[in-house]
Formats: sequence, C-alpha cells, structure tokens
Amino acid sequence: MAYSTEIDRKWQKKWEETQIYKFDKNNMEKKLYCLEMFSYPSGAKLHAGHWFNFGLTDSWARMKRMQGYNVFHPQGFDAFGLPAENYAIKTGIHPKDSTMQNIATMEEQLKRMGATFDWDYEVITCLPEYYKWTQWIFLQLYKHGLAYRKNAPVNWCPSCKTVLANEQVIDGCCERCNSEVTKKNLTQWFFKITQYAQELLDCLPQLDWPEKTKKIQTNWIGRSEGAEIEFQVAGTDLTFRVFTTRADTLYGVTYVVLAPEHELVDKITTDDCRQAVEDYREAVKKVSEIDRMSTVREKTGVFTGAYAIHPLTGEKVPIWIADYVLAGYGTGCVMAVPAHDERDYEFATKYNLEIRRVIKGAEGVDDALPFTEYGILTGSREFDGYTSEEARIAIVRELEGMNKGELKVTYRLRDWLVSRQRYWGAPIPIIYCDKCGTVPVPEDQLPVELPYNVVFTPDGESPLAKCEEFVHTTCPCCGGPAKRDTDTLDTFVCSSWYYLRYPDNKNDKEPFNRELINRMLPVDKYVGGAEHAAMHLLYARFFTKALRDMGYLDFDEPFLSLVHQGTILGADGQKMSKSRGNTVSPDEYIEKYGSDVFRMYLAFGFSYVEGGPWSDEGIKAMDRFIARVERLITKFASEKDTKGSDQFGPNEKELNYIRHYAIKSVTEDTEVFQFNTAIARLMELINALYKYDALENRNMTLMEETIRDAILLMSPFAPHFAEEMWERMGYDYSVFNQPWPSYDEKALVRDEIEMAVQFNGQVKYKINVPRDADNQQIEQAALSDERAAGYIGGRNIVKVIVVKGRLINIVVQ
Ligand code: ANZ
Ligand code: ZN
Repeated sequence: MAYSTEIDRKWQKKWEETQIYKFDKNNMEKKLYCLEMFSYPSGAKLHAGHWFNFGLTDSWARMKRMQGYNVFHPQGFDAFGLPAENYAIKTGIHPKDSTMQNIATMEEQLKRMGATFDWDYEVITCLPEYYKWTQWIFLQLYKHGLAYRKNAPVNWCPSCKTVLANEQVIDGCCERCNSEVTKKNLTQWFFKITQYAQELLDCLPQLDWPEKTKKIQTNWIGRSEGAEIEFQVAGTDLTFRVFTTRADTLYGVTYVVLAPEHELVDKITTDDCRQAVEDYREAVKKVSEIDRMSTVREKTGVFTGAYAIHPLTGEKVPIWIADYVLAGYGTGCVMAVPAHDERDYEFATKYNLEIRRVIKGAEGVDDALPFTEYGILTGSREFDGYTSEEARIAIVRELEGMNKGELKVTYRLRDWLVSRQRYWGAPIPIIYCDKCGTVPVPEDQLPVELPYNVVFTPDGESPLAKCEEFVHTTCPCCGGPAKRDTDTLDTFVCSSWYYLRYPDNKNDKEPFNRELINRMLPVDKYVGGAEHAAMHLLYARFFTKALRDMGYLDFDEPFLSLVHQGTILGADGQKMSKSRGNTVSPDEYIEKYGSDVFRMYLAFGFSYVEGGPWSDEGIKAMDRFIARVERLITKFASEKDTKGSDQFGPNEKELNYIRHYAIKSVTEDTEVFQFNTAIARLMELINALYKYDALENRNMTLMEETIRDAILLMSPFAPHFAEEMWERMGYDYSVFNQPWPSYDEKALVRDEIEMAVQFNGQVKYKINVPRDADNQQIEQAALSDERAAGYIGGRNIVKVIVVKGRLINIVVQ
C-alpha cells in the first residue's frame, strides 16, 4: 500500500488505542514542556500557518521524546474575543455556538495532523471551568492592589464601539477594523503592570529568546533616566512637576507646557483665555496618540494665561497647553527649553516665545540652535562650565536640597487597561453597591457566568448592561440591591495564564496546584508568531511575576526559550488572504498527498523563522521523495533475509559516513528549528542508499542499519509514514518508542591514512589524516598534535617537508 491518508488514519487509530502520547506525571526528571501559542477558533479551519507552527513544533517534540524526554505537549483554544462576536453580529449565530463548532472542527483537523498532543489536558478559555479561575486571578490582583479602577481617556473605536488597548491602535487606527480611533473618558479597570517594569527589563537577558523580540519589549517598556522638577503656579500655592531627561538645561526654560488633559488646566486658566483653551481641548480629543507623538506634525497649542515660577531663578514663565505633551507619560507636563529641544524650538518659533541658549558645543562642534547634544553649560549661573553630564546631577542635587526635585526613572509602559465593553469575554467579578461601594464577588460565588441570552449588537453600551437578570444582584456585604460590572475582560487576560492551567486543567479547587506547576513549569520551548512580542508575551510575564509575589508559584519567568515561526505566503509572495484568493487549504492537500507529505514540504520548503511563498511544485517534489523512500524500503524489506557480504570496504565506509553525518546534522539542525537543512541531509542519505543498493555485493547488515536509522531520522517529520515503514521492515510497534539514533565520531572521519612525523629526520610519532588531505592540512595536523610542542621545544621551525602518503619531516633549529 503506497503512502496516503489511509496510512495516516491507520496509525492515528493505533496511537489513540495505545495511548502512546500520554504524558507521564510520575516521571518529572526529564520533563519537557513544549508549547505552541494556542489558536483562536475564529476562522473555522486550520490554515497553513497553524500547520507550520503546530506541525513542525510537533516534529521537534517528537525528536525530544525519542531522546528520552518526558514531553508535555498540550493543546487548547483562546476562545473569547472580538472576531467571534463580530461574526455573530454579521450572521446572527451566537458566539458560543460558532466558537464551540469551530473548536470541534479544529480539534478534528489537529488530530489529522498526527501530532503528539495529549488532549486530556485541553484548555478552552470560554468555558466556565476555565474563566472561573481567570476571574479568581482578577480578584487576587485586586486584593493585592494590582487591579484598580480609574477614569481615564481611553482609545475608542467608533466602529467596533469598544475601548482599545494602546497596543490595539495601529497608526491611529483600530487593529481590527482599521477605522480611526478617537478618545473617550470612561471608568475602567487597569492592571498595574508598571509595578513590574524594572523586573520585566532585568529578566530579559537571561531568556533564550530572539534578540529582536527582547528589543521590542525593551523599547515597549521604555526606561528613561531623568529627574522630576517642581514648579509653582504664580500667585497660587498650586504646584506641578515636570519630568525631564535634561535637567542640565533648566536655566534655558522659557515656558512650560501641560498636556491638554492635565487636571490643573481648569484651575489655572484665566477667564480671557478660557474659551481658546476649551476649544483646543475639544479639538485634541480627535487626535490619536500616535499623531501626537509624531515629530513631523505641526505643533499647536494655546496659552492658559497663567505663569509658573522657575524653581532656581524665580522668574515667571508662561504656562501653555499643547498636544505634543502626552497626559500619560512622565507627569504629563514638560519644562520647555526651545534652544535645546526640537519640538520646543519649533513651538517657540511659531508662537514667538523666548529661546535662550544654555549649552554650547565643545571646541569645533557646530552648535547652531536647536542644539540637542550634550555640551558645556553657559548662562547657568554657578553651573557655567559644567559638562551636561555633571550638571544633570548637580542641578538636581541643588533642587533636592530645596525639596523641589529629585532623580527619577520613568517608563513608557502604561498600566494595562483590561475592561472591554463587549459581550464575548469573561465578566469582571465586581459588584457595585450604593452603600458599600466596590465589592469583589466572593470567591465561592465564582464563576460569574456569562449569560447566554443577550443582545450583543454594539451601541456603545456593554451588551451585558442590557441584560437585567445579569445586572441586578444582591450585595455580598449588606445583602441590599446592587449591580454587577457589565464589562468583560480583555482576551489577553485569558491568554496570560493558560500555560499554567494546562498541567492541572481539571483542578476544581484552585487554578492550579502550586507544587505541581512548580515542577511542570517554566515552559521549556514556546513557539508562536512574532506579532505577540509586545502584548501577549509581556502580559504573560507580568502574570507569572504577580502570581509569584502573591505566593501561588515559585518561578520568575513563564517561557525560557522562545521561537517565532515565519509566515507562509501565497504562491504570489503576498500574505495569504481570502480576498486575494491566494490561500492554501491544508485539508485538500492532505486529502491528496497525506499529512506527512504536507508536513515534510513545510519542513523542507522554508526557513522556519523566515517562512516564504508557497509552491505547488515543492509539494509535488516532496510527494515524489516519499514515494522514492518507500520504494527503497519496500524492495529492501523483501530481500533483507538474503545473504550479502560482510565486507567493509570504501563503499561501505562512504555509506556509513553519510549515515552518521545525517544523524549528526538532523539532530543538531532539528534542535534549533532548522528543519530545511535537516531534511536536505535526509535526502542525501536516501540518495546514498540508492547508490549503494545498486552495487553487486552489498553488506546487508550495514544496509539494514542505515535504513533503520533513516526511518528513525525521518519519523519526527513523517510520523505515519515512518510507522508504516518500520512495520514493513518487520520491526515492533512503535518507531516512537525507539531511542533517537546517535552518531559515531569515528565514522565521521572519512577514509584515513597513517603518516609518520619526524623531527630533524627522526620519527617521533604517527598521526592519522584523511586520505584526500592536501599538504597544508597534513602539515597542520602534524603541528597541532599535542605531542608536537615537546619536540619543538621552543625552537624555530625552519622547514616542513611532506612526503605524500608516508611522512612529514619537521626541521627545527
Ligand atoms: C526638558 C528638555 C530639554 C527635554 C531638552 C529634552 C530636551 P524620553 O527620553 O522619551 O523619556 N517629556 C517629558 N514628559 C513628556 C510628555 N508627557 N509628553 C511629551 N514629552 C514629554 O523623553 C523625556 C523628555 O521628553 C523630557 O526631557 C521632556 O522634555 C519630554 F533640551 O525636558 B525634556
Ligand atoms: Zn452593600
């Protein structure tokens, strides 16, 4: 029977019956937690990208399993979220129904992949048995002051009618629907990820993650070392603080700027300026944060009519508001130094504000204004002549003495906004009582179930707010009437801890057993898309650290080693999409060629971390390769009991060399996810076997051993096919219970000859060199031998004579 889906089914059935991939919880010594980012069941089908991620990570896991690791390889679904809800709005099919239906289909498809997933540990985030614990974690964060509620300007997508996290706003537009994002004030729940900003940075170096991803996180956290400096509003006792990285320029401050949203604005604006200030603040609401940060956009702003007192000179400087100052960064106020900051310079020039130089360049440096480099202080009283580096510290020390400033580290990272005004998510487990205020739902009342019958068409209000039975409840404190929070949690909350739930997914007493997950985690290998570099991967790290500090686990980082798979593009080199009509449907190919041909093609046809364009020719070639392997093995299986020779001549040595070279390369390349080169070595091995098979007098033992190794090496990439070939060779089930082959160093040395090494004509020792080595290689081998130094004895080498095939004479003096 030639390889086909029938063979896939045969072995899938057998694997299922024999429960071969069950994880053994009692053998923790060589546990290996291998995890792919779980999938989002929005499209009903697995696409080529899923296959690339799951199929090839499974190949890696299979090799580790054969190397003796007790591999934990679970699967699950990130099942809450917008797409299911948007789909429901379009089709009228309830998100729960469509999601569960999609999950069933995807589970089937994943099973047909023939992966080692242990489905006993499945996790589905939209089921109450899971989100009960998501809510429980929310409550723990709340109890520990890591979840809080505040009124804040939030990103609002007018089309999805929802609040978006900063990360979901791309170039000022909604990540999902691409409409322009505006601002709106709402009372929202936040998680205090900023409390972990420094630790999130500090732990990055120890992680085996792609450098680029670490860099993205570093920039996202955005540590900035500077100072906070206090200014007083003239004629009042109001004060405000600015954050600056350039305290050395303090004497160059000619005005200050508050973010338009700053709470002081109302209090200090004078009557004659009020109208202009109000109009400006209205206009700013429509501008996205990204635009406000843009350096090329023209700067705008208005004067408040108020003045601030310079902390060192006592001079009065005007207070402006301008949208290039962001409310959420630093203190939301800046001291403007137009001579030494580009934005301030542009602003001051436009509005005719004073520009005062306080830094000059060193000799020969062009210091035309705006001069933004470090330099030497001038016009700065007793600090004149200081370097910027010295003055940054000295000026702050002086302010410290007056209680008007201190050194300060600021992070660009913001607290994580988790409230969503949507239906399809985990309800926030909080009750509001007129008498008792904000009351957490008692833990024994979890889960707060998401009701099924809800009108979820968006109209700006949370769908749950329109569900009377949900909203009205009794206060757990006083028993009086109370209302539930009607927002749901961002789906990134669900995916921030799923890897902790897998090992203990049936626990109904706690989210996970502490002792168990301390043994099971961290995840040893995590594989998924690079698009998660900033959000998911940062949130999950934060959750792990917060849960550690609250005493629920004992490790610092969730994912020790991380790999990002590349993207499989359409045959046209464009991103696959339905509208372009360039998508590849794995199901059709699998039906036609079998799942192993599909997987082998993905392994061989692309660099794993880069991806690339799909090719139908490529998959056809892989189909021919598998058939070629099958012919070889089938033929050999029928002859293997015939007597051959036991010779071990040059042909045998050559075959044995290629065999061990393949073992070494496939092992090393697979380890680091370089599957394409691993498969290339396998192909060379099959070619060598064909060549050897054509010879008259074969060493049948060597040939059988080589074929056996070839099947083992191929098994992670073509699991069904390998089982079939293993059986055809007459071996016992299962190929996956075999140890991974190891290579013989000696076989890797190609045919060698022995040569004598002489010093000044006297033979001292002998060395082995490859038969085809040239004079230079021979000379090098002779001199790098550890015995050479003793015979040279610190003398000079005058000459080295190589007599090919016989000796090397080293002349020393
Ligand atoms: C005075 C000054 C003088 C500044 C100078 C720069 C150059 P990073 O490195 O990104 O942290 N800043 C502070 N808070 C801000 C806010 N909320 N919105 C916009 N800008 C803000 O940048 C820190 C610098 O960005 C601070 O140092 C401040 O301007 C500005 F010659 O203060 B500087
Ligand atoms: Zn109450």
